[in-house]
Amino acid sequence: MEHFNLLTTNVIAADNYVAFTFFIGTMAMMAASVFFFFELGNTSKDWRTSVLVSGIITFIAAVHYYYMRGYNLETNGQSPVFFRYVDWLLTVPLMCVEFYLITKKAGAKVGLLWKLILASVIMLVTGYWGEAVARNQAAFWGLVSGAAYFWIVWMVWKGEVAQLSKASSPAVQKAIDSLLKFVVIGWGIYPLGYLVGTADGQWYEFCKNWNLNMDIIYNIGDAVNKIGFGLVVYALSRSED
Ligand SMILES: *C/C=C(C)/C=C/C=C(C)/C=C/C1=C(C)CCCC1(C)C
Repeated sequence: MEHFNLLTTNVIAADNYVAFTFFIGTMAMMAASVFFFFELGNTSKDWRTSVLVSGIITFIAAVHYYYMRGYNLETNGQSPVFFRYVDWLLTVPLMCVEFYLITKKAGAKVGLLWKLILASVIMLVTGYWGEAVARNQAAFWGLVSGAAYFWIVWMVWKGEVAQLSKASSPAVQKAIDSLLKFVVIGWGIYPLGYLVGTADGQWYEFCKNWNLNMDIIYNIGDAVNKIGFGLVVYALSRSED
């Protein structure tokens, strides 16, 4: 055993929960992609693009998780911040496409898609800035990012999406309702990760004592939103036929 140092190998120690969630995340994203792609043929035409986009999202995430898992292990537990945000910058606009495809059934125009994408890109770029570039101003950039996030929540809760929902069929209303839940609860997981990851002072001590870890929170968020939302879309696609 003396030739063998766990810290400098690619072995995931049994108590390394961060690396473990990257590992599980990789496998889950791969499995979800296979599922969504293979189910495409059994999906009604109205929902096929939505299920396809779900598969593309989990596939992009699988590739990033594979990379992030290795990065985290080989750097003895560093956060793969840059590729985390590369992944989000690709997958979050695709989630906006999913939201748009659902609201399109209620009559939405493509302008709505661009507004959602713009807000989500502002949310992510400012979040990255606070996390990786101007770390001493993390609170400020977190607030800017949070404002863009709340704008998206507002759009679905009270704004354009909500208005369209009111005038649509019960099935579409149900779909928009679950969309709202994912934007509020599912996306709401990420600011918590940011609060933990950018903690300082007493709050930092608190996070350390309670073993709160940014990457675990982000990994849970990704599983809920990428796989969970994909499965909800899948279920909706079945409930209509
Ligand atoms: C698949 C990945 C998804 C759905 C990622 C979503 C990310 C967010 C909703 C991030 C939001 C953030 C804030 C609202 C404030 C702090 C900075 C962020 C970027 C973590």
